[in-house]
Amino acid sequence: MPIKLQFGIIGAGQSGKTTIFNALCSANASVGDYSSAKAPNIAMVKVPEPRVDRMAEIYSSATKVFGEIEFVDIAGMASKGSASREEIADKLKDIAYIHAIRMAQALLVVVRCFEDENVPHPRGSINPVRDIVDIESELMLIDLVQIEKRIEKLEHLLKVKHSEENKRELTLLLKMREQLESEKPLREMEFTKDDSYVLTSFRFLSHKPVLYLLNLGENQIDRAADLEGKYLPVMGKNKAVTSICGKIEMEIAVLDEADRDEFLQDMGLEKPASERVIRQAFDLLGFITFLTAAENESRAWPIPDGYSAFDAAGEIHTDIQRGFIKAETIQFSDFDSIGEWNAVKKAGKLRLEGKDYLVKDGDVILFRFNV
Ligand SMILES: Nc1nc2c(ncn2[C@@H]2O[C@H](COP(=O)(O)OP(=O)(O)O)[C@@H](O)[C@H]2O)c(=O)[nH]1
Ligand SMILES: [Mg+2]
Repeated sequence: MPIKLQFGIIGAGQSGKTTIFNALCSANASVGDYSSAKAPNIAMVKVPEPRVDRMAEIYSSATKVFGEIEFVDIAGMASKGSASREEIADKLKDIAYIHAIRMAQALLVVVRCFEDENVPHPRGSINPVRDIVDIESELMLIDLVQIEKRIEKLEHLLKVKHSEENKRELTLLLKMREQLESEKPLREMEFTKDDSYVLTSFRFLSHKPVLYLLNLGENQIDRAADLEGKYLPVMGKNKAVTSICGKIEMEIAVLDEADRDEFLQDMGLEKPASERVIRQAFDLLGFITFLTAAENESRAWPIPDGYSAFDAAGEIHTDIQRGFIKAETIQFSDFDSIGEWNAVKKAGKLRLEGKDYLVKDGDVILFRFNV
C-alpha cells in the first residue's frame, strides 16, 4: 500500500490558508470565513513528475499515475498573538484542531505578506517574521505541555515500579523539554533510531518538517526572491521557504485547461506556481521516487529513502513482495537518453537487483516475481 503523504495547512487567521488550499487543490472551499469550528477542508493533488511523462512517452502508456499529497486546510490557529502556556493548555482541549495537525506528516505554514485594508490581520499589522515566530512558539508550546504531562506520569510510574523502557522514554523526554524550553523546535534535535518509537507514537508538532509559504500580494510578485531571501535566516533543518500569490493562483486553478494556458501565457508563465509549491512540499518530505513503466501505465512511486527492493515491491502489491525474484532496474537517465528497453539492455544498463538492494531515486523497476 502506498504511504499517505499528508500536509496540514496552518497559519494565522486570514493569512490565506483556504485561498492557497483552493489554489493547490483546484478546490472551491469558501474563503474569508472566520469560523474555526468548521471541519477541515481536505483534498488530494498529484505531485508533478516529469519523469513519468517521459516514460509514458517512451512506452506510449495508456495512463499515467503520479504520487499524491493530501492537503488539509486546518482553521483555527490557537493564538491571536504569542500565546501563554495557560492558553495553550486550554487549547489542548480543542481535540479536533490538535488532532488534525498531529495527523499530518508535514506542515505548510501560510505566512501573510499581502496588504489589504479590507482583510484585517488578527494581530493588527502585517509582519511575516512575527507570524513565523508565533506559529513556531505555538507548536513548541503544545509539545511542551504534552511532554510535561507525560514526564509527570512517567515519574509517577517509575516511583511505583522500575522499568527500563519507561526510564529511557523519560530520559528522552527530559532532553526534549530542555530543547523546547530553549525555544528550539524538536525538528532541530538529533535523534537516534531507538528514539523513533517515541517520536512515532507522539507525533510531536514541532518535529514535523515545515514549508513556509509566503502569501504575496499581486504587487509583490516581482519581489518574491527578495522576500524569500529575507526569511531564509530563520530557516533551518527540515524547514524551507517559498512564495506564491494565493489570490491569482486560486483564480488560475478554477479555469479550464484552455483558459488556463491562455492566462499563463499572458502572464509570461509556463506553469502555475501552485505546481512548483506542490513539488517543493513533496521534496521537503525527503522521499525518493522509483518508477514503473509499461504500455498500460507509467507510474511514480514515492518511498522513504532507504527502502529496499523488497520494501518497494510491497508498495505495489503484497503478491509481488511475497513472490519476489529479482528487480530489473534501469536508471531513468539511461532510459531517457537511450529511449528504448532493448537498446538500454544492449548497452548494459540493465541491472538485476536482489531483495536487499537499496532503491535509488529515479530507478525504473520491473519486478520479477512468482506466486
Ligand atoms: N489581496 C489579497 N487578498 C488575499 C490573498 N490571499 C487571500 N486573500 C484574502 O484574504 C481573505 C482571507 O483568506 P482565506 O483564504 O479565507 O484565509 P484563512 O483564514 O487563512 O483561510 C480573503 O478575503 C481572501 O480573498 C492575496 O494574495 N491577496
Ligand atoms: Mg480558512
